[in-house]
Amino acid sequence: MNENSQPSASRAAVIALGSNLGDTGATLQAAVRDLGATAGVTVERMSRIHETVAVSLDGPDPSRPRFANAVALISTTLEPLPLLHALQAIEQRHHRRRDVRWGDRTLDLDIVDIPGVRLQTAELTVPHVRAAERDFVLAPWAEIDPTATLSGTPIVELLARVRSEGQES
Ligand code: A4P
Ligand code: MG
Repeated sequence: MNENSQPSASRAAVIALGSNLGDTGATLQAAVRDLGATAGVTVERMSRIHETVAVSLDGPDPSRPRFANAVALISTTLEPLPLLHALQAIEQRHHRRRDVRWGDRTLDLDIVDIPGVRLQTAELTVPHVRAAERDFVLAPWAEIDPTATLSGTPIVELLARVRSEGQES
């Protein structure tokens, strides 16, 4: 309930899941269950799990453990920052450590997009700054929502662009 005692409006959000340490597939399945069990969050759709080459700061790196990536579409009554904090609590539950930027991790949960919301703060940027360049986000997202757009551009177009540039697998 908000201050007017009205139920808070629910809005859609796109969440990316990634893991390249431990039992990656099981971790993503557990994370999506945790997401669905979060107060104010309903999981509407979950993509298949995609196995992808790790992308490091200087490009794809086949010597690193491969990632399991997926995308979930949720509806939520949480505001963007409390949603980020809920995702971080789930990461912690799955033993996420933050040592190296873009490093190997048991679980990474990112807010890819919240349609209709643009945010740029120290803690949270929406849409996610790199989502439009990432095959490992766009492919699972397009699988469950092929008509979605990101900042006005169809995600299938973004995916085709990324693939034609051949930067990421
Ligand atoms: N933050 C700001 N905006 C957001 C947002 N929209 N969603 C802040 C989530 N977090 C957001 O994130 C660093 C900080 O970003 C957070 O404290 C939060 O306040 P992090 O999860 O601690 O660190 P990170 O994930 O290493 O950094 P970053 O910059 O989010 O990395 P990316 O872009 O998520 O890339 N290769 C494959 N194949 N698959 C992957 O999933 N992931 C990464 C991480 C690199 N290579 C990959 C994959
Ligand atoms: Mg992250």
